[in-house]
Amino acid sequence: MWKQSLRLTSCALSPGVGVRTGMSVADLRQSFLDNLFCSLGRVPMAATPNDIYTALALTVRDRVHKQGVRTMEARAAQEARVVAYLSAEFLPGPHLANNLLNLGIVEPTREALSEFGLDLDQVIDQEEEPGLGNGGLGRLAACFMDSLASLEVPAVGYGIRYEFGIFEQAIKSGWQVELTDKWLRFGNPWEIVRPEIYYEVKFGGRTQAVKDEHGRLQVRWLPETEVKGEAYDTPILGYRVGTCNTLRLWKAEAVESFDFAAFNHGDYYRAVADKVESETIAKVLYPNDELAQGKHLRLQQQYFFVSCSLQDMIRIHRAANRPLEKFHEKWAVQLNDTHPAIAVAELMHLLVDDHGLDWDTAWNVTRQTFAYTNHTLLPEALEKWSVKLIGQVLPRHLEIIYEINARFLDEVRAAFPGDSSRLSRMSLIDEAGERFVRMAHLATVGSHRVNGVARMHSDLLKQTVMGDFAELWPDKFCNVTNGVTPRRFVALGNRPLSRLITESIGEGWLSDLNELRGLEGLADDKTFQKQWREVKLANKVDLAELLKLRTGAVVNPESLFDIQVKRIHEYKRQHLNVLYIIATYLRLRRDPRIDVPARTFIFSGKAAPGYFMAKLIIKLINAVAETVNNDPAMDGRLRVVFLPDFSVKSAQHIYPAGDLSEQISMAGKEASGTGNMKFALNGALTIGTLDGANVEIREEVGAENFFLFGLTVEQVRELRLRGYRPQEVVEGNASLREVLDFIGSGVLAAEDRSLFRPLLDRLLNDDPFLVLADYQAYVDCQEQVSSLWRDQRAWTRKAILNAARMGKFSSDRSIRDYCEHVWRIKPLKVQSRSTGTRTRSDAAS
Ligand code: F58
Repeated sequence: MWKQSLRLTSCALSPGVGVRTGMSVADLRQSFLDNLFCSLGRVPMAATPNDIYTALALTVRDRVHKQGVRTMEARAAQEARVVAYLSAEFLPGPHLANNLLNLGIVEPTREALSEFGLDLDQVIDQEEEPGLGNGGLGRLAACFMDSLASLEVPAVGYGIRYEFGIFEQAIKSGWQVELTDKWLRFGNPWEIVRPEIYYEVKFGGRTQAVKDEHGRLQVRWLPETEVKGEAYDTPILGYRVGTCNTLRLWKAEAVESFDFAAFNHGDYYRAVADKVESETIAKVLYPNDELAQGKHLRLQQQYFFVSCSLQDMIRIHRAANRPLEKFHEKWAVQLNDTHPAIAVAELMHLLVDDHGLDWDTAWNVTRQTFAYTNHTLLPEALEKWSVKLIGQVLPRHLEIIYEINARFLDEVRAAFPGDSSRLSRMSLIDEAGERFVRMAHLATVGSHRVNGVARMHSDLLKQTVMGDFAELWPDKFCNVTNGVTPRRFVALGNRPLSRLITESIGEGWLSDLNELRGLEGLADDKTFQKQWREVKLANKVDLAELLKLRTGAVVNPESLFDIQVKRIHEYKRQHLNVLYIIATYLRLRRDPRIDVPARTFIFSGKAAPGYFMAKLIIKLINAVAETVNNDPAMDGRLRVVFLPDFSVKSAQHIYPAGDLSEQISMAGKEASGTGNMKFALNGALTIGTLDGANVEIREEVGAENFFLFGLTVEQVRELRLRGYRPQEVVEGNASLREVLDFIGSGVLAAEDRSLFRPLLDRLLNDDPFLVLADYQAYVDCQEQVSSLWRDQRAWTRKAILNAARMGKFSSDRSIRDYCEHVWRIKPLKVQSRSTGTRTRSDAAS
């Protein structure tokens, strides 16, 4: 331990680390060389591109860490509540450019590197991103981490350090092929392993009731195995503020690397087997979106990271001499969907079994601690674990869940006497057939707040899957509409637009997105419109280059870029888009003289590896692309491109280039959507249904600036009640018939003419997402798009108004809503790198 006199604060250390954390061009250049030489053992002459990237990343990391230390010091002196954001997924995207932006040293760094003849953008491009998530939910967690730090809210993100993140997608003969994501192969300069911060996590075995010295009944869990969770920390710096939070991800390790008993008997393989098995837990991210699979390992993953995280919070809490009875006063734990919902039982286990609190006190603490965010209404995505499996993996937790349930059902009985069907609907245990634990019920009962992610979604949640709970506890339910960070999705992704906006209204908009309203007055300004179009064109040229590089496709940047990027799913209806493309293609073939503005249809997104229909949709898109792009009659008129391997990195090239944003899910299915926000913020117009956050986007940007089509939730309900027969729709629509016949004719797939039969059968016989029912409305709406596109000034005006009115959809606003309505937390200022506390206004300089 340090002697008292050596316990220096970061301020006292500052002079010594001056050069190492200085912000001048000279300091940055020197640090870069030092890191290259001292940390990587390289001289510039011998450095590989990865060495250069790593040396720069370490240089930036040094500066970020200085803020991390200051943040910890500021917090130690405070009683502030801390947010723990529990999420099985985080999709932060590359860190280097983001940290440079947040520190405000992009230009000095560019200059420092240029002195070595290095190009900053190329170095930034070297970074391999951590793909530790499937899609919207994981990316939302990353936007929230950015906003929490930028708003100076004390927070920790807790999750899993998967060795292999979301698979890399390649396209072979039009089909998706999955490759392992080896994101750690060249190291990860942003994380710091904390070997002294680890926790043991138990699995299996049985429980035993014993009496303690006061004669009270205690339950002991006698596990069968244990693994160790080790902390890996990544600093998350706020935008131009002092606060630097932590993303703490857990890696699974064996408790003992070697089973010495086996080793001594010469069984070397058995001796290491335990290590291999333990490490399996954090090996790979499950690549399903919107499908809960009852896999043993997945349950282990969930419990593993939840247990490590809660043990960590308890350790920190106790180290500050705080009583566990007041745990909830210090910690606000947010459950990002039900994946961490086992935390409710785990906190009860830790408080009651390990720390001796009585049940009622522990339950009060637990309920005040947790809040739960729901991200889906899709029945197949609502998690439930078989009672048998939980009993095997977590026998003590099953007992706790039963106890919670018994007490909860007493409460329901008291509120609704004699209503047995309500009891079975609300029970934590689904007893119809094989018994399952309903994780959304566990999360709801164990939380003081439950929120949906867009107004419409939160309303539907209360009316449908959580209806009984909303009746019992109306005040527990609220809405927090999602948001996205403008730092990554405008400042980093769209530098030309960022520059134009800042030149026009100053740079305050990056900290307060409502300031974009200042652009409204420029919507009709001819000069501004011209600059706006130049920016969009530059971004489209950039995307066109990427498409050429990755797919070989050559597209015309002057054409209308019509983009749909998101996970491939039937409810998101990429195939509705494809039907329109085919219809246009057939029209153009039949009559080449018709006036159809040139369009480039761009798709990107991954399909869950086991989701046959989604993979068939990818194949269909590529088959249509091949037919259209190889038809000389389509030159300069129609192009279709599927960009493989959608990621945060490629997204930064895609959103800025969008003219038209496709948000065409069946009403009632998309909880919120966040790509819709990223496109509109970058000046795309939306063609969309009244679903998720589209509803609020349309409200904000104005109905006249949004291409609306399709059945509403209410109309969907009515149609189903009347009885929906997709074949009747086809019988009444000759153009639709022609499109489906074209797919059925087999011309798109010479190798197997019946290839798309399953897709057609699904549409004609079942059509669960009403693709055919919405077809004509979609086609008509697309015609309105084409006619507006012909009037570039009118289009540009609407595009400017879209961006100008997107202030609501900053994730900063979402986080403020959580602070006020869910966590009851206030931000905490941290001294920034310059002496004295910087305010937000001077921070922007
Ligand atoms: C998404 N869910 C919603 N889940 O679909 C989208 O509407 C919403 O905008 C977004 O969350 C953020 O709230 C989503 O991305 C997953 O990827 C889960 C991953 C784990 C398995 C189950 C799906």
